[in-house]
Amino acid sequence: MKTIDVCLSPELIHLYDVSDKTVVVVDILRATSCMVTALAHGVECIIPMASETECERMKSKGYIISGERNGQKIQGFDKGNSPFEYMEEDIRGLKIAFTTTNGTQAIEKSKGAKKILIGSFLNLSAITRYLLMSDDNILIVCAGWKGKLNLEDSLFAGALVDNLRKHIEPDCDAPMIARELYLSAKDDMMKFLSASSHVKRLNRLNIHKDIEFCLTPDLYHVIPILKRDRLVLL
Ligand code: 3SL
Repeated sequence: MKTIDVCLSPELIHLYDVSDKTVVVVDILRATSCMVTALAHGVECIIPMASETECERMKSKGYIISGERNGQKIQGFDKGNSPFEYMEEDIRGLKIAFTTTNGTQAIEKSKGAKKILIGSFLNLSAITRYLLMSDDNILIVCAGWKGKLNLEDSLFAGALVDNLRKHIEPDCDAPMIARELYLSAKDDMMKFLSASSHVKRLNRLNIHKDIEFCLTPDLYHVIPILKRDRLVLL
């Protein structure tokens, strides 16, 4: 039986051998939810970048430059990190270079994996179906916040473990912890997350509607995959 494990923070990724695994990177609020939304709405590709400066340089190569630091759009960039910025017709066919505080850092740290997929509640069932068909062992990498764990990414990990539970074996205890968390939160995730650090941070920035949107299950049936250095639809 294939195995599943959950890396609760990118700072722990050195503990895992990713070379034979399909890695699902998740940053529910809001980077991976944004990436799923953008690709579902027709963006051609997204280059996830760890460095703000390198991302800025992509402007001269014809890319839209997008991203945030500490939740706020980077000054001089074209777009920020709200999924609502990636739904209009005019984003179709765009190539985007994207940098965020945690999400794109987690993708960078996952490089070396056999495959890297982008997960969110928005495409939870699509990711589940793909993983059920695949023979690879699975690692869910939670982006967290600046090296610390967070509730929302752990919840997603638990939801995915729960969906796959009859077909996979936990490699260690983190999948069981995440699943228990998800089971106690699933009936009202908004309420469960209301006291979480990032929800409070986003609320302080007057970012409210993104939170509910990012917790919507299965709005999109797409799977972003990293091919070379860019995210495209599978
Ligand atoms: O850290 C990240 O990658 C972002 O998703 C954080 S924020 O929601 O834009 O603040």
